[in-house]
Amino acid sequence: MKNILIAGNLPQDCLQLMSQHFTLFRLDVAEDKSAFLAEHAAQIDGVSGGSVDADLMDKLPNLKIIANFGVGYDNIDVEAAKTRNIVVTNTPNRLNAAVAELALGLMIALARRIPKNHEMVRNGHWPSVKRAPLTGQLAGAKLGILGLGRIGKAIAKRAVVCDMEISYFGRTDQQNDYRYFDDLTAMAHYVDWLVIIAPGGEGTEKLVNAEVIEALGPDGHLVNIARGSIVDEPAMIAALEQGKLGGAALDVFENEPHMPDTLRNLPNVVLSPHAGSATHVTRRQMGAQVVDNLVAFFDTGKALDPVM
Ligand code: 8YV
Repeated sequence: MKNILIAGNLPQDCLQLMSQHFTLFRLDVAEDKSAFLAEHAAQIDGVSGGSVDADLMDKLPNLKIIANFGVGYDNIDVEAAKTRNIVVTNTPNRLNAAVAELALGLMIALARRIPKNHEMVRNGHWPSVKRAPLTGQLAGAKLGILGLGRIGKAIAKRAVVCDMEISYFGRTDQQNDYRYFDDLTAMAHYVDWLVIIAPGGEGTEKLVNAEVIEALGPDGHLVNIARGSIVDEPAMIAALEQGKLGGAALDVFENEPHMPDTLRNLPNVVLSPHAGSATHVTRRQMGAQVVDNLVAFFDTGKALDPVM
């Protein structure tokens, strides 16, 4: 049996499935991580769970594959893996629906004040408020998608059903039914909603900066279901405080699970704990996909979902 180092948190069902094919070395729960690595490093064939940097790769002389639990792999130093001939895999596709569903859910929650109305009713304030406050709506509004990849398309499909007009910004014009922008600020000016679903890491850091946020404007809404690193968070908070940005629905944060108190206390935000793929079905499928990649790689020499 090949030996897999569990470097960070993985769901129980994924660990269970993995243990049917491999011997697991649980660095994630080891008390003395350096001692654990010193003892087992030479035996390790693959890694899964958590972040993997060049330093960890260098401690594992026989490492051949890093199977990431997640479609985003900004937690893995892919360049370092490439130079060491280590294969990196991710979990594309199986989470598209769950992430898209939460994106739409957050948009509807923000547009229709669902969390605030819930609090109002629950706290017994409805009799004094009498009528529900009027809100915006998705129908008839313009949506701009930053990153029209697999999940971006799943979001667009659902937003079309909500009668939204779709635009997108990305590196290439995909020649489809949606309006393409090669300039993010121009798209932010045009749309009412900006949904971020681009990969994190180098190249997208603080892509949504003060200029883009202000272009979205006082009636604009920002939704981040991708990575906190893509937004200039202080600029977004300042714009929300000053009424230069209408609202934000956020599933991801720069320093999650932490965030500035100002952000937690703003009235015009809906906050979510990085839950895009967090459904029973999706997480189970992602776990199986991680194991399928490891099994395929060690059986055939070819992984199913290599990222490079
Ligand atoms: C996380 C995600 O990976 O797939 C992604 O890129 O952001 C999520 O599915 C998941 O939360 C892993 O803990």
